[in-house]
Amino acid sequence: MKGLVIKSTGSWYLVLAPDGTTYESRIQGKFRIKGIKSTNPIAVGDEVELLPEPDQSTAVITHLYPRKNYIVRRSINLSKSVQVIAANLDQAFLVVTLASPVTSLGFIDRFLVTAEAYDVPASIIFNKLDLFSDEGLEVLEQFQSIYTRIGYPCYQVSGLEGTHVDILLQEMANKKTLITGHSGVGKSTLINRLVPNADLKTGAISSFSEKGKHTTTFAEMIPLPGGGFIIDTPGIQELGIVDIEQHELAHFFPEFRERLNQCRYHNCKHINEPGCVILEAVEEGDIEPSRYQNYLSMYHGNETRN
Ligand SMILES: Nc1nc2c(ncn2[C@@H]2O[C@H](COP(=O)(O)OP(=O)(O)OP(=O)(O)O)[C@@H](O)[C@H]2O)c(=O)[nH]1
Ligand SMILES: [Mg+2]
Ligand SMILES: [Zn+2]
Repeated sequence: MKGLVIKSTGSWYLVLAPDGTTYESRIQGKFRIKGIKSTNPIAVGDEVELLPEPDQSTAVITHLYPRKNYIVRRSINLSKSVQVIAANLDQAFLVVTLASPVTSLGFIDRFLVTAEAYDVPASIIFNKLDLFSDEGLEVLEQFQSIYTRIGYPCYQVSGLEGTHVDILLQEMANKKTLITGHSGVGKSTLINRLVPNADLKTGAISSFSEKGKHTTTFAEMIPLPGGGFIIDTPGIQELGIVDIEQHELAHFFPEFRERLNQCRYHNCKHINEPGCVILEAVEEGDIEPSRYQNYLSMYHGNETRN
């Protein structure tokens, strides 16, 4: 029978069967997915063929069905391998905090590029609204306007206090939504608020480093009462941009993409070419300087392949 992987610890998987039963499952045989070198063969969100064992509480996974999409991060040690964070997503929500811990615009932009490349619609959740001073709120508005003007839905919430979280529930209804972001931004706290019986572990951030302590260690899918799933994930430090060729990068910036065919040269790199409409738009304030700077750093960085 077909099952949905709702939790993965790396050595075993919790798989949800169509009748609502969950099975602790192991993989039988070798799973190699063509095209990617991943450290984990199966991820949360995967659809698998499942064979219950005689005791009926455990099962073996015998087949992995093709993925609609997936999000990866680069493994820390093996730079060429990636870890599949989750598969078959309808959307991804990036939880961002401007302090405790700090989320940089570079991190947000790399996440958005990854989501574009893997065809996952992305939204940004600015969290810990309760911590903002009036000045802080102004900065928050500026940050948010960078992303709303290029079409990414943005929300300002406090997961701790429950401010403005109802709209998130509406947006997540009947969808599979990945929640990601740095450790300590409040992903698990927010999900506990949205799904009262989720009962996810949360952890204080370090007062010394202002960073989270990686409280969540495995990705997990939590069913929404009205249908759909939220996927809680361990905090990520950096997203590796994988499998993006340098010349494709501009296509994953929506505000670049809509202008690309107007550059004088069809192979324009948007760096210093005459007649480049991207450079013009940056100069005229139609493209945000931070977005362009992050394009350049991704273009030149070792995050893209030639
Ligand atoms: N003030 C305030 N604190 C929050 C809010 N949301 C979460 N926190 C606090 O931030 C800390 C980290 O919260 P978690 O929910 O564990 O963060 P996480 O993103 O799941 O972290 P990892 O599992 O390590 O990736 C906890 O001390 C929470 O109480 C919020 O909206 N406002
Ligand atoms: Mg967590
Ligand atoms: Zn150009």
